[in-house]
Amino acid sequence: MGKFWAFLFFLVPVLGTAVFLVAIAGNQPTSEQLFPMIWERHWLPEDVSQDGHRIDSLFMFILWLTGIVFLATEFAMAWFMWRYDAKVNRDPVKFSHGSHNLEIIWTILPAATLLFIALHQMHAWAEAKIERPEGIPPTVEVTGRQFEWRIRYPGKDGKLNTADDLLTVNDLHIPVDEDIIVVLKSEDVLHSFFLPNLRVKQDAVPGMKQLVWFKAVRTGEFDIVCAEICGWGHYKMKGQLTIESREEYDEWMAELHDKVTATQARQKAPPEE
Ligand SMILES: [Cu+2]
Repeated sequence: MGKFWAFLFFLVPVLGTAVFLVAIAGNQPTSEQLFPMIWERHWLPEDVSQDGHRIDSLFMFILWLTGIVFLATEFAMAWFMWRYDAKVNRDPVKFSHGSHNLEIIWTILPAATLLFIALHQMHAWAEAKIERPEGIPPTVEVTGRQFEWRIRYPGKDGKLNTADDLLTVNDLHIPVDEDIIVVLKSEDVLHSFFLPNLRVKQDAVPGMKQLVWFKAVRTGEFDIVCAEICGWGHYKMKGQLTIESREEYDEWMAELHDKVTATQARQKAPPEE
């Protein structure tokens, strides 16, 4: 019976890895691209941001590291279960104090690895969270609420929270190749503003105003998703990000302005903050 359990435990890393590889292959139109795919964008969609490659390389590094450690420990465990099956090992158990040297080694190794990751990611962290592009005003304000993204553009005066602001829901447009600063807020509970293709993810916290920045390098339509379980309708809290040329963006903004001014005849200006 012990061998049976050893075999089951052996199947965990084997099937785990197999499912992992099948999932990648299933995403790919041709199998030749299988191996570049493992390296480049497993789980993560196309990267269209200037700095996303830093996040991706950290992600892949940690994935390989944890993957190798996972396989090594799982196989070692299965082997010990097989080798020391109680049915065939009738010798009484001997207890030993253990090995002091081994204890030191397996304390230092993970500590050094974690320290390495902590230092290695500092640049990516600083770029994403500390070094905000200077000298430009926020492009747009995004407010999460159950269960949608409310988007506020500054309007013609270039300032947020003034009478000429333009509002949309779940429809975020940004110009390509420009630094974008988003003011992120939440109206009710914790949400997480996630732009998978831009490798941007930031919690939206009630009562806090946070700044998120990025630069897109390719045009197209992409997803905005909420990455925090925020209530029963969390699954439908998604929006569309349109990255377009400066001209298309200005045109879209002018159209939005016309639409809004047409309805503003019936509405009063939004409240000042
Ligand atoms: Cu949400």
